[in-house]
Order: sequence, then structure tokens, then C-alpha cells
Amino acid sequence: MNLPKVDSPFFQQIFNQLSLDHETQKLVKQFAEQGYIIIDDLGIENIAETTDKIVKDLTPIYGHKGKVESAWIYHDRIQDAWTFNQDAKKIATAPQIINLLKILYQREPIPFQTLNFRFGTQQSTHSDSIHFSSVPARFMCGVWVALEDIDANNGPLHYYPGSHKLPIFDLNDLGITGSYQNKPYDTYPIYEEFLQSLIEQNGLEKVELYIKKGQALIWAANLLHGGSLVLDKNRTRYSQVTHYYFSDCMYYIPLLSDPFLHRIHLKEVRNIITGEIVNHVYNGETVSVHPEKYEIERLKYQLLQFQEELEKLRPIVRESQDELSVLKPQLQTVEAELEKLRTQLYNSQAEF
Ligand SMILES: O=C(O)CCC(=O)C(=O)O
Ligand SMILES: [Fe+2]
Repeated sequence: MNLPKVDSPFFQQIFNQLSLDHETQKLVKQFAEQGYIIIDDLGIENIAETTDKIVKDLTPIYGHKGKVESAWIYHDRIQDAWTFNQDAKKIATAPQIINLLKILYQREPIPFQTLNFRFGTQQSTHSDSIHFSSVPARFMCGVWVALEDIDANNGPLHYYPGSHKLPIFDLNDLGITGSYQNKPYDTYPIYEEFLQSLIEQNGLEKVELYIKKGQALIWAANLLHGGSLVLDKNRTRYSQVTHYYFSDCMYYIPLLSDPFLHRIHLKEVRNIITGEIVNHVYNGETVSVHPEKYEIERLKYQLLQFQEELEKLRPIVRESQDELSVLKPQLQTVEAELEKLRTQLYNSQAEF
């Protein structure tokens, strides 16, 4: 079946054949049933040294905006710090995580993006499947590593155990067309509100992640999660998230896609382990894709939108021009009057 093994209806038989040790069996079962597991040991020696060093090295960078190497800095969030920070890369490629992901998904894990935060994100509850999806679906997961101790006050991550078993909701399930629009986030609040109702309707229980520096959470692609409120505004919440895909899939961004309008925003995926761009594969066959093609499509679409805007503005401009042509002769009369008065003033001054 084109499903991660942990999500397979034949899950029990598949994992019974793998002769895993008892501890791993427990983790696999929990991941299958709950959609997450907490890891105490990433398999990195002197983990505290590594986490402290990341915090120390990234601290001067936070607060800026712009590009460093291939990384993007947006004030409190650094995307792809792994491209210039070896310790961030070490976390993203931690052996214990990679081994576990291999077991859970029975495919090669591909870490493809890191996000480093210094404060709680307060991000609303979502499924990562709306941001990063794959065909077949669900071959994606997130790993959240605490770079300092986390508690209720510094904006912990929250999640809804078992919610990964819900269907994957795409924009078109909510009557929204995914597109290359300028601001895909214009429609995002509809998605967020829908998830809130869904959580209430299903009586899902929210759990906050209180973990210590160096511990990690692995969550499945469709597990609902977000950032809780930062109760103590003086506290930092240093953390690193790595998002992973798995080999032999097509990778795309649903918020920018609508397959039924011939729009699929395929994603260029760079494997943090190898530094190489990953092949897109459909049912075992490599598909050659050119992500720049999709960028061009996006720009074309934007251009169309600007043209539409321009068309809307044109009558307004015309109206203003008409008004201007009425005002112009009036202005000329006023100016002529003014000139007359000025001459009179000059003459009377001379007379005086
Ligand atoms: O760290 C957080 O508060 C949220 C992060 C998140 O949702 C993600 O990276 O997928
Ligand atoms: Fe997320």
C-alpha cells in the first residue's frame, strides 16, 4: 500500500515481522496510535553542549531580516540555519532520529528544512500536511528539539494525540481554491477556524509539550499541533524544528496548488544529510520536475492578478481625469484673477 507502514491497516503484521526490540516496539505502537513520540536521547554526544552552542551562535542573528547563505532570517525565526551552522545540522541529522524514522516509515528519511525559534511562536493549530505534502500522502513528519527547558509559561508546543488519524484536509475540502495568489494566507483563517470546530466536534484533548533541553518530539504529518500562548513575555523558548520527507514520493505545497486547475506547486527538496536535491518519484518512476517552472507559473499568475487590479483602477483614474479637466479651467480663471489682483496691488504700492 502507498502509505507509511505505521499508518497501514496491516500495521500489526508488518511490524511483527521486523523483530524489533521491546522498547522500539513500544515506540512504534505509540506513534501508530497517537501520532507522536517523545525522545530522550538523540544519539548525540554532549547534547547540552550542542544545544547551548546553537543558542549562543544564533543569538546575534535573531532580530535581523534577510538572507544568510541559503538561510532566511525573519526576526525571531531562522529558516535553514543548518546551511551555515554545523550544530543545527547535527540536530537535523541526529542518528537516533534518523534510525527511528527509518523504522517507522520503512523508507529513507530526508531532513529538508530547519526552523530555529527564540520565542514561543503562538502559531495556531494546524496539520503540517497543508504546508508540505507528498504523494503518496503522509510521508512527512516533524521533529521538535528543545534547546532549553520548556514549561507552561514560555509558549510550549501543543498537540492533539490521535488527531493524525483524521482525514487530511486540503483547501478544496473547505471550498477554497489553492493558488499562486500573492497571499495564500488570506484564506488561511478559514482553515484555522475549521480545525478549531473539528477539534471541538471530536472532543480532542490538547496536550502541551513540557520537555527538557535536548529532548525531542516526533510527530506525524497530519497530527494537529501549534504553539501555545507565551504566558511569561520575558522568557525565551529556544527550539529547533526539522521537517522530514521520505524517499520515493512527489513533494508539493498544497497551499499553492490545485491539481484540478492544473496547478501543482512541486517543491525543490534538498536532503540535509547529502546536500543533494532529491528526485521526485511517482509509483517507482522518477519524474523530472523543474521547480523553476512552477516559480514562473506563480509569477505569471501574479502578473495576471496585477493586470486585473490595473483594470479595476483604470475607470477610477479616468473619473479623476474627467474631474481634473473640469477643475483645470476653473483653476485657470482663479489664477488669472489672482494675477489681476497682484497687478493692482503692485500698481497701488507704486502709487503710494
Ligand atoms: O514551534 C512551534 O511553536 C510550532 C512549530 C510548527 O508548527 C512546525 O514547525 O511545524
Ligand atoms: Fe507545524
